[in-house]
Amino acid sequence: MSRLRFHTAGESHGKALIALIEGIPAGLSLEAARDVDPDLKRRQGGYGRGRRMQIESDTAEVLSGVRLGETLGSPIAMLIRNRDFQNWATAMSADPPDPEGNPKALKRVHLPRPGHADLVGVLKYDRRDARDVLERASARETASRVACGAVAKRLLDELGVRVASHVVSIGPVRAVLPDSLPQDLNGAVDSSPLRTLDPEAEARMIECIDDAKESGDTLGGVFEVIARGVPVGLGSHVSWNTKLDGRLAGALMSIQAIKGVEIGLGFEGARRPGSQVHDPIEPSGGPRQAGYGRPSNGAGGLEGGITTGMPLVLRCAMKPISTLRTRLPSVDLRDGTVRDAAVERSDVCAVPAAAVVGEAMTALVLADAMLDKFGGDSMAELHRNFESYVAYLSRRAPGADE
Ligand code: EPS
Repeated sequence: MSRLRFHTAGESHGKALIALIEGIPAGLSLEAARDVDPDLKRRQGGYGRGRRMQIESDTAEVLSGVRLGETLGSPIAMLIRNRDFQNWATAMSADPPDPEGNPKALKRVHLPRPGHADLVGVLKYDRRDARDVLERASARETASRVACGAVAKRLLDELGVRVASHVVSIGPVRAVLPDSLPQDLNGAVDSSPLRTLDPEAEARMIECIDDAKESGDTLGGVFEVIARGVPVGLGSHVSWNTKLDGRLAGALMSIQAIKGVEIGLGFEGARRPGSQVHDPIEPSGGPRQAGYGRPSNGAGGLEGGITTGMPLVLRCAMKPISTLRTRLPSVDLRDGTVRDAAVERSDVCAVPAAAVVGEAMTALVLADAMLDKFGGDSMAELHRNFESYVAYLSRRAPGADE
């Protein structure tokens, strides 16, 4: 069982979203306005978002698990209100509908959108109204993940681990990346409209998004999550479900619209001979690598399901959002007639936001792996256990055994 567990609840246009995270040790300094809200704001941004993001201004209200600015070791519950609920109070009411009321106010959906969970969801859950499915399938849910991820990031920060992200491509346009990424990656990309490191490519990405919007279409893309400061030895080679690469990939694939995850060279590694894939071992590494360094990082910081101490490099492919204003063919759930799919208000492109969600999921898996290895009911205990391991690593430095 994981040391760190988290749950989310809430529908896109319901009253609120809930984020619940359990397993954080006592004594972690945590303030929603300082530690959680900035990531919620980052998730709302990015060129290509729809009008919903102008309505919302996401903030987390801590309901439990924190007292006087420190965690208690008990479950941390957070509430993120949906401002838009006031426009959906009838359609999203928990009470049975008024039989005299206008049926249109219930905003039922009978024309499932290809690519969304609408059709498969109504069939699986035996619903007649696709709104019963799409409200929860919506990527609005990721606000709760980001809130939980921000708590995980706070814990990782105490241990010297930083998780950041940037956008690598939008539709057909790829960013040209520098040889080495800036140390403060989020600092370098957060103020740019698409959270990318290549301003020239970004201008073309913006044009592509404008074109897609104009023609009622949507665009996906690729983002990269980088975690620095991760010590060698998180995860394990011994069982399929303890391999950290599998756990990270699963967590990232669970993000709405993510269709592919690569670690390090990823699919490119499959095209190269081994000599151009694997990272030579040198006696030149930092303390978190026990002094065993690598001149390259094709492995993306993971070998055998265990972290190497090199930065984690995780790349995710996001499909284009499935709500298209230029509608695709669908079938009416009521009478089987062929008609165009429903249109919900949506984004044209949400890759920069998905990258922030990718950071959250990565942070949650890494914080869990840290707690798995180092345990601790309090932050002081976690620090003691972690520092003892770092001291052990320095005793294992190349040549130290002699
Ligand atoms: C989102 C909220 C949603 C969408 C989008 C992401 O709000 P609304 O449906 O009211 O416009 O903008 O959701 C989807 C892409 C989707 O497929 O449901 C958010 O908070 O991120």
